[in-house]
Amino acid sequence: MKTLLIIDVQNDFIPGGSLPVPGGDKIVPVINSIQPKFDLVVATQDWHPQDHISFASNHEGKSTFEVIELHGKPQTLWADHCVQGTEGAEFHPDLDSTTWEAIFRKGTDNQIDSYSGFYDNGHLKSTGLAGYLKEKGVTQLFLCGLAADICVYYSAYDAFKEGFACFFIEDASQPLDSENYKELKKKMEYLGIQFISAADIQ
Ligand code: VGL
Ligand code: ZN
Repeated sequence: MKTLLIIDVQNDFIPGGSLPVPGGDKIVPVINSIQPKFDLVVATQDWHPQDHISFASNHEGKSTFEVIELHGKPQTLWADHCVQGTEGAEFHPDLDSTTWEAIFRKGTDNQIDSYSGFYDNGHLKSTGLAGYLKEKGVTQLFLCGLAADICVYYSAYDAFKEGFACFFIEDASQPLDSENYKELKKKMEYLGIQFISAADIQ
């Protein structure tokens, strides 16, 4: 069961949105072109309440991209993004979602952030994605989306730890910070996550 996991291709992460990823719009046609090559396509959706702890606006005197300590771990503070029910939380309008079997929402608990599509940042609660994929018999998991150095990275890391053979589709992903992505790519390569391009997918 060859499976594509599309991470957070939502309006707020596209240029023009509140937390834009450079070139975020460029991956949409690439993702659309590869979807028919998979047996199963699943997506994640960042889906925060307005009072989410990751928003700088919910911390007096703090600005966006500042890092605070939360539950003993560093937490970057973001511009308000992907607020439940808003336009910014919707998927990019050109992204084809017709064949998706499931959408897993994350970041719904106002007290903790969730970069990975599998677990929150404290690894306290599961979204159910790992169990879902295992029950479906998924072995090979191909990942793409936004942002390559945040939510796609954390999802790939958790997917690898869950035992899936992971393929990171580089031209179907874009990082928020390309320097950070370079470092994380080395870490993922060291683990055994494979880096491919859309053209490599049969
Ligand atoms: C993301 C920052 C905050 C992402 C989500 O999808 O990469 N980044 N929330
Ligand atoms: Zn978020």
